[in-house]
Amino acid sequence: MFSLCLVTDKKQLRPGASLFGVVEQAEAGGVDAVILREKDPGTSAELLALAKKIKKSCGNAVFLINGRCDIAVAAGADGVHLSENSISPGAAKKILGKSKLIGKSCHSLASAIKAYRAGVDYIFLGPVYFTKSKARYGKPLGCEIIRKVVSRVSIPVIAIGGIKPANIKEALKAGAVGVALISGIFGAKNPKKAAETYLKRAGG
Ligand code: TZP
Repeated sequence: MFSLCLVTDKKQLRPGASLFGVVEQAEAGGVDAVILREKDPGTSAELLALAKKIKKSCGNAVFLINGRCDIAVAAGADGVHLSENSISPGAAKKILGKSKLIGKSCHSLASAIKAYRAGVDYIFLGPVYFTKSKARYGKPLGCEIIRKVVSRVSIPVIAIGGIKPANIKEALKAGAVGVALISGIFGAKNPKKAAETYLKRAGG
């Protein structure tokens, strides 16, 4: 699986920064998974071209595509990350094959259990903390939800939403095997250093 996942959002790029540069630097700093998740990805052809380029920037990190099984297959990604409105995990497995990863974003205990029973390989759970990146999901769920979900499923749970170096340890202690983040790395002047800091705080 993976422990430090970068979710892309080019709208959060700092002035002068590039998506490819941030992904490359983050991977150099220890990010071990990247999810291509862009709200305005352009045409399918443009998204595929972007996915192929990001795959190169990813180095050894696991590379996943948000929502689009067709793009994941065509780009040679390692899997697909599904949201609440995506096709079912079973349908995604049919398209991608058994060897590929299927993950899902869940925002409650009930949806996490449902995703687990539907056969996903991992769950993103959040927002755990307050995040400007996804205010539409309402109040932060807090770490208690991680404990609850972990006690009910036997697949990796990744904490997401407002994960900062100061709270990563707490999320992991609650039972998450890893964390996923956007602003903690996209908002950093030095994405490589930011990734290193997260890993240091996770272990320390
Ligand atoms: N899903 C739940 S919260 C979130 C997603 C994609 C956004 C996380 O962004 P940040 O900036 O790391 O809080």
